[in-house]
Amino acid sequence: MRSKVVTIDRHIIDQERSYPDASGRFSALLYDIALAAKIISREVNMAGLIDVLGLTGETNVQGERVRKLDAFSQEVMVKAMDHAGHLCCMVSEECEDIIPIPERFDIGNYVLLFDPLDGSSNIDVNVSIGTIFSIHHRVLDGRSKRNSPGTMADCLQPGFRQVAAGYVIYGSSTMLVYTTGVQGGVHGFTLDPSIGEFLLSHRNIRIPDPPAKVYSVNEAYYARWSRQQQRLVDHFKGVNGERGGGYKSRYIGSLVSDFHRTLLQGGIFMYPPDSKAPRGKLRVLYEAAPLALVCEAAGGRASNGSRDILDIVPGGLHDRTPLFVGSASLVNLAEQYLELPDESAGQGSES
Ligand code: AHM
Ligand code: MG
Repeated sequence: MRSKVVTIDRHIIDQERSYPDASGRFSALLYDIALAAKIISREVNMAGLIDVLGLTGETNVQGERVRKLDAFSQEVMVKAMDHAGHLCCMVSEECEDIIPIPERFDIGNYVLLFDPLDGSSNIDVNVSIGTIFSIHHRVLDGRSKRNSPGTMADCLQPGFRQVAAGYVIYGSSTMLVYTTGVQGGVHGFTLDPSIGEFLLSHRNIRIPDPPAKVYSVNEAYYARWSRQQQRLVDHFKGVNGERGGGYKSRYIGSLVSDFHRTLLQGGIFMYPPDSKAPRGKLRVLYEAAPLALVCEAAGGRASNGSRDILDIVPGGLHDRTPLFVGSASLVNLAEQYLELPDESAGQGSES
């Protein structure tokens, strides 16, 4: 038996002690996210038991059908986060515009960006899904003043400016994984439903490298990929004249689940551009950037194929980006293939 049980609250307080000027606001913000995660987790686990499955009949900003659990999770996140005075605004996959803080509540200095329930097409079939979150300080320049509502400039910041990021996976157990960046490391907490607490179960996660030989991509889109992308996957498989091979393929189709496996076991997850989706599918602000920060803080890498995800300055709240994330050596390999000139991409490789 372990000598010390560490709750997420205690862990956050311990971490905050290393910052003497910390106001406690940031810790309180993380508690509120953990509370929202518990409520969403409870509902996800009840999904087969109560009438929460099926469609609301509405369409969200991405033009996708909204499921009831998406709507529920969106409401839980907003209601858990809007009143405590930590935030100046929020951004969600489910809302086209910035979510303002209601006038009756105090305005804070953080921005929260989130995907309340990613992978929702998997809900009905009991596949693990997740919540992804990203936290920025607001931009305190001439345009944004303390106590004034959050602006686009506060939201459209590059990922390297995140002060924290993480995700919750609702799987065989519910886990919350978060980081405050490379210095703080990446820590995972498993929800003990009997006491309603997230307990530290994975301290200082490091992504394996040399990695597990695992690649994760929706290979059904092979015919729509660039020749470079096709050759990269041919390399993993050791076919069509590419050296390499010996890799396993794992693709759940639920980003948090595919990422969580990649983080713990190593490998590479890819959502590349294709002829139908030239900028990929995943969103910069609340999908790619937070997972990139987690991965980099765990010793991995995240790229859009040619540059670090964390360097991307989004032009809009719902901008999309290709994503290559996982063990650094495999993301480097992916970039090498993707940077091949078109003419050589058509020929056999000696890579
Ligand atoms: P969502 O945000 O609408 O739930 O979609 C994102 C999901 C990710 O969880 C997953 O990685 C991806 O879509 C799967 O897409 P595809 O079905 O094209 O492979
Ligand atoms: Mg999503």
